[in-house]
Amino acid sequence: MFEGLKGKLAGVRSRLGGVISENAEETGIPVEAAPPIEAPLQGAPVEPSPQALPAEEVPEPSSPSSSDKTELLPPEPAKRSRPGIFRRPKADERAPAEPPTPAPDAENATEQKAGLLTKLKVLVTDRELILKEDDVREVLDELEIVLLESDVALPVTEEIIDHVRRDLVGRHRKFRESPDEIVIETLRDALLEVLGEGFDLPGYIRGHERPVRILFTGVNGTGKTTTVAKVGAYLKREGFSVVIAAGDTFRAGAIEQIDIHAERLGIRVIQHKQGGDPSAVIYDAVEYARAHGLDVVLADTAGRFHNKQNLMNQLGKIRRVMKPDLVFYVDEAIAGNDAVVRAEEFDKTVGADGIVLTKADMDPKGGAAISIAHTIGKPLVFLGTGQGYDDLAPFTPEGMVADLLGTAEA
Ligand SMILES: Nc1nc2c(ncn2[C@@H]2O[C@H](COP(=O)(O)OP(=O)(O)O)[C@@H](O)[C@H]2O)c(=O)[nH]1
Ligand SMILES: [Mg+2]
Repeated sequence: MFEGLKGKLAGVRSRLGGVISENAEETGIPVEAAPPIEAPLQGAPVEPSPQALPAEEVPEPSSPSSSDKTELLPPEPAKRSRPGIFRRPKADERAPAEPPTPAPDAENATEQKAGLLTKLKVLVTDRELILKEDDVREVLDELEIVLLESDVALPVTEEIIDHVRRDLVGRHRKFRESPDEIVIETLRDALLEVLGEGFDLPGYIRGHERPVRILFTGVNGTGKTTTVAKVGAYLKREGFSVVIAAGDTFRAGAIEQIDIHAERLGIRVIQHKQGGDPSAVIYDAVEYARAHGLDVVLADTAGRFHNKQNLMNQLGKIRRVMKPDLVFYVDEAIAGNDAVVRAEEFDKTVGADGIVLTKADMDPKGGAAISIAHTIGKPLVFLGTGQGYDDLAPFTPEGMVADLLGTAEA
């Protein structure tokens, strides 16, 4: 899922990490020379660095070698231009500054290695960072293009960029983690801000009077009927009893299609003849569920009906007769921003309580999944992830972010 976006985000991530490395100043003291410093818990106040303390409180290194001493000096502003080991030289200081170094002899190599180790220890101790707007402009422009290319809606893209900028620019921060960890944290927060809360359907059903009535609507061919079957299978696995209403009485073969799915899944289907009134079938299914003490009614519907007005009238009637507890708008992730626009229009005219995006398995971009909840203000409930009955993933913002940033546990 979302492979294209994941790859592009990985690129942005490493460049943003590079910007942080370039601008970070070493402020720590070598671990061996320092009094033991406990790594602070996340969010805990950071140990003050030597130069933050009054002179007499600066911890004395126990036995610094002369080369260590150089490392211990607090960085002066001029040092910023000294190419450090982890600080990539800025474009104007590359190449010419460094005369070609002769091949080191073995002794030299050992010394260099020791020096590198010392510096490594310095780097894990403390670093300071203040990023300016200019430092991040290029990489944020790149992130913006990546998101827009991935079909993330413009206002949502802007929010993500603003969040990252707010998080990184102009704030003086001390850190001990790696630049990549800072980048991941920032991107994670920015994405979580727009992804909404998700929706715990089993929890909703448990807390609700039965039968819970769920209506599935949306454009033809996006996967409504398949989704009704998958959700039925999922809820059965969660321990609920389910009945399906074959509410697409418009399309030839629709009743047979849901019937086949339901039979395979061992779920009862209430059906009328093709061409019948969908409200009547759905009403019967609700009555059936009441009479048999079932937990959930899942109503399939047609995505098309002679014309749009007619479809709206039908949906209006179904709403009045069925009194759904939840209306789920189904669309396909691969439609990208079109799916977001359609869902928004549907929500305004008919009203939706949640969104299902199908065919996420075929969507390299992920833009619809990222934008839809924030744009409409309704939760993304499920992602369809394939053609099998188990290919349905309850949407969780944390899961999506972990997937996008490659931080999900294997
Ligand atoms: N790859 C993939 N195909 C899906 C998914 N959901 C539905 N489909 C396919 O999309 C096509 C249309 O599905 P259908 O349920 O008939 O759509 P409806 O017209 O909205 O009821 C079928 O071939 C389904 O197998 C999904 O999550 N992933
Ligand atoms: Mg259908």
